[in-house]
Order: sequence, then C-alpha cells, then structure tokens
Amino acid sequence: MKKLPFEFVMTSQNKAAKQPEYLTAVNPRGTIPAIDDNGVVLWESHAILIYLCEKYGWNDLWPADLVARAKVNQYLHFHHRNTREVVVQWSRALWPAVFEVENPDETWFRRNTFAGLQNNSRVVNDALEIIDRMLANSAFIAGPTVTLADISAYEELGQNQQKYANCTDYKKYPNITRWFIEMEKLPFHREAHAVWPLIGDINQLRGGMGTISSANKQAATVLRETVTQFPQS
Ligand SMILES: N[C@@H](CCC(=O)N[C@@H](CS)C(=O)NCC(=O)O)C(=O)O
Repeated sequence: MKKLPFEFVMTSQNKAAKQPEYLTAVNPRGTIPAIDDNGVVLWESHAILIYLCEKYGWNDLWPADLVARAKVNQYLHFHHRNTREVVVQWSRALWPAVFEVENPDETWFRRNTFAGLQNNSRVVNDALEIIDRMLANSAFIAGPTVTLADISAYEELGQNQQKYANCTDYKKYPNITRWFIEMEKLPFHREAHAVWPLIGDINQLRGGMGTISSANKQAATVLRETVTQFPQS
C-alpha cells in the first residue's frame, strides 16, 4: 500500500520456520510472519505493522491522535483470541484436502486438528457478530478510514469469502460484507492476495499440499514483480 520496497522471503511454517537457525536468529516461536529490517528482527504481525507505521510516519493507518490510536489498539488486542479463531474454519475445511482424505468423520477431525481449536464455532460466531456491530457504527473497524485494525482483520476474514476459500458463511453479517467490498478497493489488493483466487474454493481443492505450495510460489512471483515497480530510495 505504501510502495515501500521489500524483499519477500518465502518460508514454510512447518519446516523452515521450525529449524534451529530460524528459531535462534529470527523467531523463537517458529511462526510467520517475521521481518528483518537492517538487523531489526521482529515477529508477531501487529508488532511488525506498528513498527513500520511508526518508522515511516504512516499516521493514516496508525493515527497520531491519542483516542483514534486507542481505538485501533482496542481492535488489535481483541483480534488474537477472537477474530484469529476463524482460522479454525479454514483449517477444518482445508485439512482433508491437504491430507487427501475423502469424507472425513468427526473422529478423523478430532485426531487431525488442534485440540484447543475444536468446537469453537461459538467463539467464531461471537467474533463475527462483534465485528459486524463495530462496522455498523463506522465505515471501517476503528473509525471512518482504513487503519491497521482493518488490515489485520481482513487478512483473517477476507480469504474465507465465498469467492475465495469459501469456508465461512458471511450472509448473516451485512456490515462485514459491505466492508469486504471497500477493502478490496485498497491499493495492490489483487497483487497482495494473488494466492486467494489461485487456491480458490478449498472444498474443491485437488492435489493437496502440492497445489497449495505451487499457488503460493506463483503468488510470491506476483508480489516480487510488483515490488520491483516501487521507487528505490
Ligand atoms: N499472533 C501471530 C500468529 C502467527 C501465526 O500463527 N502464524 C502461522 C501462520 S499464519 C504460523 O506460523 N503457524 C505455525 C505454528 O503455529 O507453528 C501473528 O500475528 O503474527
């Protein structure tokens, strides 16, 4: 969005990110994303986003005004144990395709999905209802314009839409649905999310992890080509 040049390094959350060199030099938690900004190494997406906004003065996304910033922060704290749980709907729909298992039953799901994430549909429904209510009061999550709150929420929710992964039913949430349309208008939306249409409806996914991996590689090429167009400082 800000045309800041960067080098995108693709890794794998289950392999490369769990190797001792990544755990020691980048992120002891072994998760992605992480950033290395000339030796400043950070992990946790919200910490990375705030660091970049503060470094480059992107006060539209991370307002300088005390109260406006507090509203963004309010959402960012809410995100982790609420919106983030939507990932369960993604993994529940995705796991059978990854392992190429047809018609898995509940026993299979119990064995193959994260224990703490089972039966969480109430958390997800509550989170979606709360976000929908927030969006009833303003065009975006923390006020009248796009902020880090929207970017964080959208990365979790946007991919599950019917036209992409198709694993969350948003019909009950008219404000979220309206907000999706606005988020899609942001600069470089298509380039940043090239992987979404490439993977498509995950209920129809064929080829398991191989398909997901090649879609990610193709999307990374789109991203890298886009970044080459940005002015170098
Ligand atoms: N709270 C973290 C979540 C990071 C996270 O869970 N990343 C996933 C990929 S989307 C991951 O690396 N998972 C591997 C694991 O948990 O071991 C953030 O916002 O950066």
